[in-house]
Amino acid sequence: MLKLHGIQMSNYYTIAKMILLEKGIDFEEVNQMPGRDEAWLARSPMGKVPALETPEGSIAETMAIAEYLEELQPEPRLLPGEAFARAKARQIAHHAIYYVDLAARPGLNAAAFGAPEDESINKTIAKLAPRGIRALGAIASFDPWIGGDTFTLADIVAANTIPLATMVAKKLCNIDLTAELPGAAEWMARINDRDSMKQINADRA
Ligand SMILES: N[C@@H](CCC(=O)N[C@@H](CS)C(=O)NCC(=O)O)C(=O)O
Repeated sequence: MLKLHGIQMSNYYTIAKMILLEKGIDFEEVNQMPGRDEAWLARSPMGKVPALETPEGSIAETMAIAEYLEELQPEPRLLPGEAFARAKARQIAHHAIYYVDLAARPGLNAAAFGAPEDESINKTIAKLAPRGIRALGAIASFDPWIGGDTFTLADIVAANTIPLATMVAKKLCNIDLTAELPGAAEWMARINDRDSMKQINADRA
């Protein structure tokens, strides 16, 4: 059976977990903090979570895990069958990671774990995160899903990155990122209503 290694509070872990749950794939969860010990680095070369243990070996990097699971069990599809729609879903997912999550992530330790704030980091977040969110708004529909009619990997990635970035930007920069994204609150409510997200939130609590 597949084993997902990581921690419930990691948003990358919950992206992988949500994919497994949406696809109805059996898996075990293995509690694993990020770290640099040799055994963990053998599974995840940067020491980050998550990693997926498969019968053939370990896969790190969440988007690689996502693509593997999509190929392993295509139904229900999380990447559309048609090439353009599939590329657009990947575009939104990558955008959410590179320009939303990574724009805010340098402030995560200060916003969530009591580390001292760094003014230069806060300034960079205040500059980059709204730009990433505004640009996401230009490619997102939220009607009803982020890319349009179909629930895809883009929804899963965005739903597990936007809230964290929003929390960081609010706490450190007093900026409301979701104000830049009309329709996002209703979309997030639809995501929170899915069984997969209900389970993730329950397991986190
Ligand atoms: N590029 C990685 C990012 C994963 C990531 O940043 N995970 C965080 C937890 S949410 C982590 O392990 N942080 C510890 C560290 O960076 O050393 C992926 O896509 O899986």
